[in-house]
Amino acid sequence: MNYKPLLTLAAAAAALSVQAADLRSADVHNSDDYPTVAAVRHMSQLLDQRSNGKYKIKVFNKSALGSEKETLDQVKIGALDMNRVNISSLNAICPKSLVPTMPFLFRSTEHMRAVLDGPIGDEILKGCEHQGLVGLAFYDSGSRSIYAKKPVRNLADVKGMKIRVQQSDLWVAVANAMGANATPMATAEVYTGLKTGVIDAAENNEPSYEGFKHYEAVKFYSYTQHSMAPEMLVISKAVFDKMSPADQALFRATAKESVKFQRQKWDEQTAKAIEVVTKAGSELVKDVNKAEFQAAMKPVYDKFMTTPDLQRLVKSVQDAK
Ligand code: GTR
Repeated sequence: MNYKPLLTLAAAAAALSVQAADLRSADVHNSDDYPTVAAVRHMSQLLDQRSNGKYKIKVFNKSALGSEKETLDQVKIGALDMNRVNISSLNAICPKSLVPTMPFLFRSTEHMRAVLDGPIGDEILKGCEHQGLVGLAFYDSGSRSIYAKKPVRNLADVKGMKIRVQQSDLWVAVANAMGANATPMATAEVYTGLKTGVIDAAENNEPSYEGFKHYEAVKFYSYTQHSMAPEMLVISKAVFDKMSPADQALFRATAKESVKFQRQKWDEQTAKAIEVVTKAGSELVKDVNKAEFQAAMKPVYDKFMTTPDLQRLVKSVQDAK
């Protein structure tokens, strides 16, 4: 007769443990303090507080769970809950993700932020659901520039250069349209690729050039600023669909709130990265003939922005203030 309350307690504890969930989220960045890594942890704190401990997110960074391509495959089937990736990693599976990746599309940080915060951004976030990926938020990724053993000022300087690009056909086309030799490769392989000379160059924002220690291998960071492809945070549709509408709304809201935090960190991290690489002897090349690079991208638009839907999206981005 006395065991009944005990059983009830045990049942309550079991029910609680079924409901409380630690979600796992992947990221490729090495530093625990990298803006995207810190932003997802920030989202976790907000979730934890507002759900009274029901939800937390544990971030597995340093490519610990695999490359972006590999982790996305896991998220699609619900084997992994969440993923913070560069939008380029989605290019092959969701056409709308091509749009913000396009070279020289955004005119400025303000333009990029305004577009991604508005209805165009929301449309692109939704554009991966048929692939089992629910887009929750965009994070800043600055702008991407080429770094190599020599300065890049004109198109002629990249001719024949073996440039590592992200694993996306669009990126292969961008580098080839510059006259380079595109070499697609997972993030974690780039450092060794640069060190051993398998590749001559890579392209990324300043915090990645610093954070992945690529500046130890190549010293000239040239401001081609050819793309502002943002970061995207996705959650598995298989996981999301099991949540109540209130919990789904909580995930959407806390993800969006973490964007403000990420952007502030992003600006700080960019300044810090510039300081670190300059102190270590890198040269930042500013006098780049960007107009020449931009003009060379016309065939890339012709090849990839082929459907009326994509053309409409590009135009609405260009028309946005
Ligand atoms: C970084 C981005 C990563 C990854 C990396 C790369 O800017 O944050 O998600 O895409 O670039 O080029 O592999």
